[in-house]
Amino acid sequence: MDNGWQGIIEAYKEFLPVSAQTPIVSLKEGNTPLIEAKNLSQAIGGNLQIWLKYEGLNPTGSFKDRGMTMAISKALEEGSKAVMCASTGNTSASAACYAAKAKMDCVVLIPEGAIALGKLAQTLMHGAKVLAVQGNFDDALNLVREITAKYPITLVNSLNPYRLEGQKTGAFEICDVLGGSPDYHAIPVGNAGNITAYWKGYKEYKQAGKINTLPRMIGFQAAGAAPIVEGKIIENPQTIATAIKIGNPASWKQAEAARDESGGLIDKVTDDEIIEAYKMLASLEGVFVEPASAASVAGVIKLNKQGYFTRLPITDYRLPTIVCILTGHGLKDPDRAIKVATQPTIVPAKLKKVVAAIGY
Ligand code: AN7
Repeated sequence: MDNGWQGIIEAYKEFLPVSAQTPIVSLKEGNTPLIEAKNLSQAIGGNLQIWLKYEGLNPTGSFKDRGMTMAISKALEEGSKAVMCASTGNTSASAACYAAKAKMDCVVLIPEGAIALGKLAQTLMHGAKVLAVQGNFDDALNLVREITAKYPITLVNSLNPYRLEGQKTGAFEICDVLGGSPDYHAIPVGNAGNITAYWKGYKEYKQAGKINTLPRMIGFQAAGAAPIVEGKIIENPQTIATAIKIGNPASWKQAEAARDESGGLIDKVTDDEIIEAYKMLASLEGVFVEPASAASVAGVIKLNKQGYFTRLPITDYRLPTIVCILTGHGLKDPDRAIKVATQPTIVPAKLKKVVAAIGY
């Protein structure tokens, strides 16, 4: 049955640079669930109302599809035959998917050996030409910038402004569901496109009179890959959250602007804090995300321990609302899940043994 949802371009075209002539390439992305996390809120003190925006339920399992439906539709409209990106995995999966749908060629540069298995599988299956660069993501992005400047290939990293236009629709959906803006918007920061896009979305919704207030933007980098927090390029970023293993974010300045204009902050969380939040989301809320996505929740837990959320005046009798963006699905990185979870107990195929193993 068709529930009527036709994807983010159709839903929000009045806010997007599209016309009746734009050939829309869509897999009905967006309209992802906003889930109230009562168990998690309770577990960390009960002083917050936490909502989870489960972007892992987009067609390729990450938020990148919001931007890619726009980038690929516009590339097609402009007559482009090929697209290219550098990626820590999710952008490549999404680009390969939407390029396939649009019958365009797709070239992807990934850091060799550094992207999660599910993302590699997707990118290969959708038929992209995949080049594993002997370097990190930042090296790969530099190469893509040079090549797309010289050859007739459209860049579909978030430097492509249509990507951010598409991604800002996440903010619209949140406000539509909550009936206004949340007090805080928590989000992982890698190349810093998404925090930039969400802030743009909130501001445009306020401008249009759809909401009255704006959230404080609170972004989180992995401690070993925290250039914005440290105030310097990280030459050799390190973190188990491979999606955000980025040392020189393309939208660095815009992320700082989102932080400063909103009165928010950009902080870092350790891999241990990320893993802790990753497990809590799965076991307390039934929401399986990839490690990078858990950085938003890890950050909220860290700040709450420091009393951050009580420092700000709350004008009415309600708990502060926080939306955490859960950017990618847990199945993207099965290796990490297997590494951190309790392993199965091996039992003989005998009733007594199985019952004993259950604990009866
Ligand atoms: C799950 O795919 O950069 O700060 O090349 O996959 O907008 O970069 C992925 C980034 C957060 C960070 N969570 O978002 C890529 C890539 C997940 C991600 C981020 C990414 P940005």
